[in-house]
Amino acid sequence: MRFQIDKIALISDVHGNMPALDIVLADIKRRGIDLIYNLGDLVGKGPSSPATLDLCREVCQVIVRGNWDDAIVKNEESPAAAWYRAQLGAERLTYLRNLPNSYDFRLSGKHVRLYHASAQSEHHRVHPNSGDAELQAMFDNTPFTGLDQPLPDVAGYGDIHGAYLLPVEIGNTTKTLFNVGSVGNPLDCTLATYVILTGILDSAAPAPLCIDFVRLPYDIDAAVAQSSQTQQPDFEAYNQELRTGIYRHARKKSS
Ligand SMILES: [Mn+2]
Repeated sequence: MRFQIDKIALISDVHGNMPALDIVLADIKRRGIDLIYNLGDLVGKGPSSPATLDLCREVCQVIVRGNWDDAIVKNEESPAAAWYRAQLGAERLTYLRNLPNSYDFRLSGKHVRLYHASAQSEHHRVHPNSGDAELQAMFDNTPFTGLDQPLPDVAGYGDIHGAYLLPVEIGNTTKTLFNVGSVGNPLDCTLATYVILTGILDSAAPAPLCIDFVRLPYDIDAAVAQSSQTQQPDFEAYNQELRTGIYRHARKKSS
């Protein structure tokens, strides 16, 4: 007898980096994984926002909106946002505007929630050292996530470009918080990073649930060359981040 086992690849923060996205999608395909959920920030920072948006849209069953996806659409004041808007065109901007805030599903009897940055909004940033109250709030039902659904046991997000997994105590239960890292702009190392969830999808019965982190070398020289050619906003700072894995605003640790 064979047991049903489902695998879902979680990717985030592709940020217009096609060489990194290509490597990650090839790895996902090689493992025979068909389900890909995307935690946002498809665009901005990198040179190839239209291409990464189009490819993610084609291969991802779920995409939630990131802070860059939102800011590029809405920030009328910023010359950088205007540059990306011109590159993306009206149809893609409408698509970004209509992305959902979060996505909930059941896996191996657990309620899993995915969003870009936090349960508050795609712009509210939480780090693993943000303190107990902030970490516990990652499991809240809010107007942003929707109020009429089960509270999550497991929450996964992107935004900070640094992968981690942490148990979070709430009352006498232990929940699981994890960050999937970044495909296209990792700031905890220089490797393209994503997560594989393994379990039984849409099942209310308790069963094993695995959260695995994958780190992949990719062609950083190609990504830097593409960025230098387009001369996108702040391309030198972006290239430095790709080469070092260190955020441009040193030690503020952000994205
Ligand atoms: Mn980001």
